[in-house]
Amino acid sequence: MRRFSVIAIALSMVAYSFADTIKINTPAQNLINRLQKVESKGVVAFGHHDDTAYGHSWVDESGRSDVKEVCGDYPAIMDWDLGLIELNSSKNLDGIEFSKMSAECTNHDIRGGINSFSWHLKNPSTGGDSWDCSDSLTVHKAVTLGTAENDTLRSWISNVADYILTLKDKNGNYLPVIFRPWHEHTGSWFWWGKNYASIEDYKKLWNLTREIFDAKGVNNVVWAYSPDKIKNSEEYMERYPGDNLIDIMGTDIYHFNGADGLSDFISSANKQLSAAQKYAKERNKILALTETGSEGIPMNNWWTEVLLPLISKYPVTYVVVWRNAHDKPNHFYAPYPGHASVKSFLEFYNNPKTIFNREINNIK
Ligand code: BMA
Repeated sequence: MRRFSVIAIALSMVAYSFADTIKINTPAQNLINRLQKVESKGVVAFGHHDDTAYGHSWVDESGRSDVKEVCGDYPAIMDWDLGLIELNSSKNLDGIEFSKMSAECTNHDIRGGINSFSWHLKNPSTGGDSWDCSDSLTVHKAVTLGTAENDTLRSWISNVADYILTLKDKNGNYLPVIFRPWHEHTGSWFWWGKNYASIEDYKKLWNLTREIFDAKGVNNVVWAYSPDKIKNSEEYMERYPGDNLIDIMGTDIYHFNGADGLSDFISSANKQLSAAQKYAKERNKILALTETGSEGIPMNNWWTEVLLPLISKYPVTYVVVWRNAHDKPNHFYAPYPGHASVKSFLEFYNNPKTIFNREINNIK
């Protein structure tokens, strides 16, 4: 009896350390460790959506980047969107070939950068886009077993997991990525927004996503949560799906109306970032400004006078600005050569607080 329990204890210790080893060695855990190193250095990694896919006046030119043309370095974080992968489309909702996106992710990994994904998926009830909120029961149906919408959503989530499993580093190993689904849910512009989902149903979206990823053995995803505007800090957590499902506590907030909208932006951003910081700290999670920007960058000094002071107040690990569309002249969030905010961006780039590709490559 005694010998048996000694053996049992020894075996369970082996099993425990084996499980621990597996956890520590996943690509996801390695990326979490890396982001924590960025945090411990007190720097903020700069990210840009669709950076090398297209820019303000060009599309699909290998290696080209508006950010690089301005400051000589790629962003540290490349952000991408998986919208339309659910329909097995060859291109995403903004016209990027998924095969090209995969190649760009591998290229960015080789140069030492980090890749992140959002997902502006279709509405599984109406067939409309993410912004189609015409059926307020979409979420409820999509998370309820036995409905056609649930079958649809399951197959769509499976497509995302399958795509993420195709992403490989240069040695053919799984590429660690950040995935940030069901974002900006404190607003009501997406069908999963707060006016269209009970708290419980919203959380079920996350549980369903994770269940499908786990069943496929996906181990290269770092999960990010990103509410938009909130009334108070409690609202940040109201729909939080749980510590076991989230690694990064982020927030999305845009600066509208240039100088006139500055105080609104700063007050919302402070409210959101201080809530995210508080909960991230309590839970030992990573803090990030997962989406921001000022469309068309109407304030020439935006980088140094608005964004830099904001991100310097909080231990944010990274900040992502949205895309530079090639087909909508004023829809850009990073500068391109000749833009009036270039001087400010170069100061932002040179400030010790910010890191871009070359510097994040040294944090492994
Ligand atoms: C929005 C805009 C759209 C785009 C969408 C998804 O904010 O940039 O033009 O299609 O994001 O990327």
